[in-house]
Amino acid sequence: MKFGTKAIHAGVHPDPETGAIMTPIYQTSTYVQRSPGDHKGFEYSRTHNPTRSQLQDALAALDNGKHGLAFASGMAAIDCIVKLLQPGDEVISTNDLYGGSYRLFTKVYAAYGIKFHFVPMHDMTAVEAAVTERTKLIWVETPTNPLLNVIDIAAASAVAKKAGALLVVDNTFSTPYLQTPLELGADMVMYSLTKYMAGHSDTVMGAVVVNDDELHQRLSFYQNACGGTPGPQDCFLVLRGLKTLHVRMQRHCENGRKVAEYLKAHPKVEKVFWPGFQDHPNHEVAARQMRDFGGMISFVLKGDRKEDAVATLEKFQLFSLAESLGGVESLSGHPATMTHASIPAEERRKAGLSDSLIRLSVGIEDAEDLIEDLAQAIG
Ligand code: P1T
Repeated sequence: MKFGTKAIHAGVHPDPETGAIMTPIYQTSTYVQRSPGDHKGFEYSRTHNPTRSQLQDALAALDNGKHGLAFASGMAAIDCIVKLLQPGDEVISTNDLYGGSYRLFTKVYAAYGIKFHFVPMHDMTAVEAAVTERTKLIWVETPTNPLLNVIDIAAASAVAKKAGALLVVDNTFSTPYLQTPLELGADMVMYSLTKYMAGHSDTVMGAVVVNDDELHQRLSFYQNACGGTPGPQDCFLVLRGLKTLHVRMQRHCENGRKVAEYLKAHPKVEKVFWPGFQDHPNHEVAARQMRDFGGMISFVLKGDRKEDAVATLEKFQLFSLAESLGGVESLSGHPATMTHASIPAEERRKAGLSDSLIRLSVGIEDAEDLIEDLAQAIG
């Protein structure tokens, strides 16, 4: 089955009771048992819920994986993955990543005795150099948030296999429409479903997709034991969003290209970060592992001044200034004070994240209107 057909049909089935074409929202916490232990596979909604089960199956199918697990947020999904580790274990992560992931690693799990190494992963020799006998997890985000670096998933998988470590890919920016990391050797794919997957800026959720049965069992145990599960209403919203994922992503990519090219040619713009450019440092890897280049773009104005970036952000009419990304509407953001404020300034600087960087989530409006907005805001 091709991707668009799967986005609409995979994992879901008409309600056997009524024929309802859309997955019902099973707004229930518990399920009647005929006799103790004699039930229909559902006991309690933290453990299983039919709306969530259909979403999990749909997510697995889109990534060509075997098992999906849904969580109350992207952070809850990441938290569940890190719980696979023990004190003394080491993680190698990209140094350019979502600020909340960095915060969870350094402010929560470092205190539990897990050691994190942050390296520029678009250079795989930096990853190899950080491997020790205690390396248990390699954390890839690609393209990265917010600098749109591209990491070679197949190469990272080779390093992980040699080290005996698990490879995770945070696929939030790409979605399975652009990239299917399990097929490139990743052990786990992780999502903030809040973004492109749900697609309408109306819910917060996360997910993990895996192939391995034992890994699925371990993650399911933590999903239930720790309880970071989503409610059925949110699962329904993501299921509905997934049905248009392919159509939305196609338009995000088309608009992304037009906006990136407009910015690149603008006399007041110093640098545009977008993996679709031939001169992007990892364009060749992006062209190999992605089907298109997405709708996330960052840029810096000439002069590299924070006050100019702030003035531009204040002038946007269509690119609303807001955290998050991946919805149908265009958003703008200032990573240094918003999404990445939890990364110390010195670490941000080392990763190349300037205080004057502007991040855009290019929506699916008409590109002409988006470019007009950029023109009036940049001046
Ligand atoms: O917000 P939540 O659903 O918990 O997902 C966290 C998360 C994980 N991974 C990536 C790559 C992300 O971008 C995010 C959330 N990011 C934003 C809110 C943002 O504006 O970048």
